[in-house]
Amino acid sequence: MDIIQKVKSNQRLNREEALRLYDLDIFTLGELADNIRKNKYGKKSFFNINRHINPTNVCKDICKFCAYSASRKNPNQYTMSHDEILQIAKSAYEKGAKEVHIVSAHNPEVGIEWYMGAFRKIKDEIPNIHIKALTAAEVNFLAESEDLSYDKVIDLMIENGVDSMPGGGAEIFDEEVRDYICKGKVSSDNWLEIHRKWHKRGRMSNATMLFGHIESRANRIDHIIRLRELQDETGGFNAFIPLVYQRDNNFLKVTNFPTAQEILKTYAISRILLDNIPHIKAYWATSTIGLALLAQEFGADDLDGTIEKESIQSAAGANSASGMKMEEFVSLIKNSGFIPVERDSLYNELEVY
Ligand code: V47
Repeated sequence: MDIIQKVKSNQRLNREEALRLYDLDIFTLGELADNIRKNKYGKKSFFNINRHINPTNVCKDICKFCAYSASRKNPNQYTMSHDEILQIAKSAYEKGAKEVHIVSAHNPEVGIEWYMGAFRKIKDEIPNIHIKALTAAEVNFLAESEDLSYDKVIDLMIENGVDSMPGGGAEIFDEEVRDYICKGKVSSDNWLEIHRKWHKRGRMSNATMLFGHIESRANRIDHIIRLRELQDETGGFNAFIPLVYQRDNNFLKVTNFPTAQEILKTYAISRILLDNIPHIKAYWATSTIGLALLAQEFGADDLDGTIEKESIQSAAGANSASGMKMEEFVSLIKNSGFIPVERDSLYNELEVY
């Protein structure tokens, strides 16, 4: 049976077949993904009102793609106090945020208490806010630097009020590419192991893939299939987020940037292959809002959120430093022909606009 028929009859594709999806023309591929999306959610497009907080940029690791970390003698190093972090969370909550998405660098100058204390403080003061925090790369960093097991770090996360884990730090699982772009960071197997352990505690998380740099299409397929395999085992991923590589202010020399067509194909292929992950998120901060809106017709059903402030991708050139106003977000989704649905962090529907 050919791959189109297989997708239409909901049969899984293996790696070799999955790679051949890229050879389909964009419209055929888009239609296949759009049908899957429509069957799941009709014209609904999800978003949340959230606030990204990046409490420190001091990092012991040097990832070539990263423009955020201060590990290369950046004169603008910063580490926020717990009070500063709390004030940001409070002000976001007062403005309607339901979630704080907290991702830091791997700061060797502060201990695990600094990381966990910030979560505890937010949870004590704002018990209703959802804390999505600590990528698997941070969990690995804390485990290594404090000589703790992953289970122990996860115990502390739960004790201190972390509700779910973001999908960062996955980058590209292929070991050779990973070694080149982010040597020393959590290994692919350990990234997956940390999420496995988190899911086994009954908790949810997301998964990302950083693409559009030096990786091949086969590397992307391999990444997506490794996630599909873990999801078969645990069912703990809510969303898959293909992050488009931003090129400014970093040390990864890339000359061949993906076209819009390649980006849309990658969203569509993600939707087709990940039959077990409910949501495909077009994170507008890296795809641009224009392409994120188009991605709604190529399998994506979630556009992340209003963000409010964002420091990681914007340091590398993305237009996301100040987030987006809720009214603007809603009207863009509506004008693109979709139904904006505000969701909470676990995808319960809060309001249909
Ligand atoms: O893991 C770093 C990426 C990630 C660049 O879980 C870059 O809902 C593009 O994971 N170009 C952190 N990306 C952000 C992240 C995330 C974002 C939105 C939603 C969720 C979620 C998670 O940022 C890192 C890394 O892959 N990143 N540098 C860059 N130059």
